[in-house]
Amino acid sequence: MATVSIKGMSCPHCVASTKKALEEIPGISNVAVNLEKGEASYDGDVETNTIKEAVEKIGFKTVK
Ligand SMILES: [Cu+2]
Repeated sequence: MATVSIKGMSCPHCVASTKKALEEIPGISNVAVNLEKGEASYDGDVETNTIKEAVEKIGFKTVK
């Protein structure tokens, strides 16, 4: 499982958008987004940059 920190999520809508955006990436499964922690976790061997782009496309930012 991989975890990524995401900045900018503020409500359950944001969580749902993030979850959807990540689930649309080929090769990813078991996406879980935690609003309080500002974190998303997923299974799958996907490049960090792919995650970053998907998150930025919907207006949030990944945090290194
Ligand atoms: Cu929101």
